[in-house]
Amino acid sequence: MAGARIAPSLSERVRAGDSRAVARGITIMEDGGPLASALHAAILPSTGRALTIGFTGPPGAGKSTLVDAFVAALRKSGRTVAVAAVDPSSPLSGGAVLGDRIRMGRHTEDEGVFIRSIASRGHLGGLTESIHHIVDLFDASGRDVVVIETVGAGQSEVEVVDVADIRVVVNAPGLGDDVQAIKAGILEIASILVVNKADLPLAARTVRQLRAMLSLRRDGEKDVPVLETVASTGQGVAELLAAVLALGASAPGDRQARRRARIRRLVAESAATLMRRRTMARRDPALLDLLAQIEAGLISLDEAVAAVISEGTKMPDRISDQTQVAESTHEPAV
Ligand SMILES: Nc1nc2c(ncn2[C@@H]2O[C@H](COP(=O)(O)OP(=O)(O)OP(=O)(O)O)[C@@H](O)[C@H]2O)c(=O)[nH]1
Ligand SMILES: [Mg+2]
Repeated sequence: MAGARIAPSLSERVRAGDSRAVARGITIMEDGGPLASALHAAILPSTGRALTIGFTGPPGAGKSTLVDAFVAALRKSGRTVAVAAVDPSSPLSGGAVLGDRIRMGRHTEDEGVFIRSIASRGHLGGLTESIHHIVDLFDASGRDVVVIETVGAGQSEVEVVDVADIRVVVNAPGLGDDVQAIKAGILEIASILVVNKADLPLAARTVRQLRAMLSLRRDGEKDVPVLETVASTGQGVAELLAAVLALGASAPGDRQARRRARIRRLVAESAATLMRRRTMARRDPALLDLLAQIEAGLISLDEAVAAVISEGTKMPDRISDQTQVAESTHEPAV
C-alpha cells in the first residue's frame, strides 16, 4: 500500500465529474491493490453526499427492469445517478450483466446516468472491497444517487448489497413455493421489500407471505415496507422512490453517519480479506503447528484465531512487490 501514488489529476478529474476519469477509476478499483487504495484515499474526503441504494433478489424477479424504471424516476426528479451492475459469480464482465446493460439502453444517451457492469476479477482485495471503492468513486464524482444491482441473491450478492445505505430486496410471485427463494440473511439486510410483477395473479399471496415472515423477526427492528411494483409498466415505482427517499432522509444530518458506517464496513471487510489471504498463503511451521493443535483439541479456536491475527499482522505482504510493478508500469497512465 505504501508508496503507490495516483497522479493528482485523476482524482481531481473524478471530483469534477469527468466520466472518462470515473471509468478509468473504476478499472483501477476493479483491479484492486495499492493503486486502488491510493485512489480511494484521494477521493474519500469528497464522499458522503450520495445516497446509495442496493437492489438484490432472486434471478428473474425483475431487478434489472425495476432498476431501469427506478433510474427513469430518479431522472424525472432531477437527480443524477450511477449504476453498478454486479455479478459476483462471473469472472469477466459480460453474460447476464451485459444483458442488463442492453436493457438499460434507454438511458445511454443521458449524461445524468452512468452505468457500468462490475464482475469479480479474482483480484487480491475481493469484490466487496471493490464495490465499496466504486461506490465512493461515484459519490466523489458528484452523482446524487448510486445504485448497486446484483444478479441473483446468493451470499456474495447479499454482501455486495450490504455496502449500500438502503437495500431493496426484490421478489416476484411464483419464483418458488412459500417464498423459498428468499433465503436466510437476505430478509435481515432489507430496508424495503418489493413484490414486483404485481400484475401476476399470485402477487397478493406473496405480499402476505413476506409480511408474515417479517412479523416473525425479532421485535425492536424497524418496520420494513412491503411495496408492490410492475416494473415493466412503471406502476408503483414512484411509490418506491418516495419510500427510498423517505428512508434516506429519515435521520437529519444522517449523511455523515452513513459515510462513517460505510467506512467502518469497509475497514472490517478489508481486514477480513487481508487476514484470509495471509492465512491461506502462510506455510510456516508456527501456523502448521497451530492448526495441528486445534485438530488435537489442545487449544480453542478463539485462542488460535488470536494467535493467527497477531502473527498475521507482522507478516510481510506480497503487496509490496505489486507496488513496485504498479508504480513502474501504471502510474504514468493514471
Ligand atoms: N409480468 C411482469 N413481468 C416482468 C415485470 N418486471 C419484469 N418482468 C419480466 O421478467 C423477466 C425478468 O426480468 P429481469 O429484469 O431480467 O429480472 P432480473 O431480476 O434482473 O433477472 P436476473 O438478472 O437474471 O437475476 C423479463 O422477461 C421481464 O420482462 C413485471 O412487473 N411484470
Ligand atoms: Mg438482472
